[in-house]
Amino acid sequence: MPFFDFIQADPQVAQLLASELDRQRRGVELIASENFTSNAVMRTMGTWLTNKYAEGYPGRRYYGGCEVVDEVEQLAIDRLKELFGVEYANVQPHSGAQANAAVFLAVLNPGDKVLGFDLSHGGHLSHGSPVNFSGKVYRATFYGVSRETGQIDMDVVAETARKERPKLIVCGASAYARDWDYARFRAIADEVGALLLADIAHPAGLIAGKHLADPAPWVDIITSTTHKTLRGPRGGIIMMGKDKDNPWGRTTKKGAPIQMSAILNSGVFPGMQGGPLEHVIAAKAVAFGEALLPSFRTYGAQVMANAHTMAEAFVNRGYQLVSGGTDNHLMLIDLSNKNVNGKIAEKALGQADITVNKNMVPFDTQSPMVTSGIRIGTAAITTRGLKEAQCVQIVDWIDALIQKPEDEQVQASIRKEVNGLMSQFPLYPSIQG
Ligand code: DSN
Repeated sequence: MPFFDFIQADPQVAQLLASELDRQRRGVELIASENFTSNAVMRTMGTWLTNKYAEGYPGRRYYGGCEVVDEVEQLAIDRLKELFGVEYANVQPHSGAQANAAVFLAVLNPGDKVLGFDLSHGGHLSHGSPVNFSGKVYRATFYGVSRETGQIDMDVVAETARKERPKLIVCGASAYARDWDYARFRAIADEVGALLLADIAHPAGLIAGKHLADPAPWVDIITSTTHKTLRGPRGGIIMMGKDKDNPWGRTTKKGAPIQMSAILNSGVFPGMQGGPLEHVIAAKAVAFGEALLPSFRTYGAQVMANAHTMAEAFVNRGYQLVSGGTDNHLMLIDLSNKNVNGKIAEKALGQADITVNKNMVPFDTQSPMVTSGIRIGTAAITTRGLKEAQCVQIVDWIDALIQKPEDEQVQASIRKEVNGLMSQFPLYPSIQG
């Protein structure tokens, strides 16, 4: 079963790689935070750049021999700046959570107050959850969605900000199907004197493709992952629409104001990380290059069309979508009217090679390991080439599985159909596994 000749040195790992490739090929991948990189992005990650230590930044490293990786990292920075039309970019964060940690470290003091989107309403661990550094080191307060609309009520955000007076407000989510009112967040942050951070990990590719609102003119800092809708390698980034003097009056020894870019850079290194992963940064450069092509915009439009089609098909079949629909690539389905919880639904769908994740819904009465919902996203299936007709078919399969979650015959027969469909949309055909 040779596919990477060099991995034959370790047949055990080779076997596992082959099994995972087979799993990815045969299944319908609906985890909203996943995607399939191009061959070019994937192969760039597996290169000799992994051998290089390059602590520091291009032109200012703590190691010799960095001439080439300096060019690699600068190329990634320049392409990212062009992609989002921003003045500042840092491509070193190893992940989205690391990017957020670096920003918090750079702009807050331990014990400072942060206002973020509640994890149990769709927010992210690294925005102040008590089990995460962000909730342990800083004092976290939260806004959520309204029980009636399932959407964020900006008047409530404003009231909470006035009451809590946070130093930093975070907008962004892991499971929120609606776009963000960055202008209103800006007004609220200005009113209470807070910095404003947008974590665009999920919609980054759709923002780059100009399908969703652009936070850059409104927020102070942007963080993101690179591997979700942006379709790059697993990693994180930090950006600012405009660089500026820091708001705390910090100066250099010579009395010059320190720019926010310098403060954020030092938050990443040496604050949070050591040597950057230059092989991943090279793959980020490849992915940003791909995202600058017109075809990426077409891809984003299809991601959204597929999501809208699925959302409508679910609603037509009696499913409750949190917020009633979607503006982006994902939907959060509340299964509480379907006599099945998120854990059972995830397992039943998995038996048919349809991969989703169970997910808390706002005001959930179930635990995070059980949940009342599932989250579904279309970034990965769209990369495989699926369009609206196949999306409706997938909703029919999911509906049949959820109606009979214990029925192994239904699971086996749908699995066969799923595998048949996906064989028509080859994944990495040049790799023999
Ligand atoms: N795991 C990511 C997601 O699924 O949204 C967030 O960290």
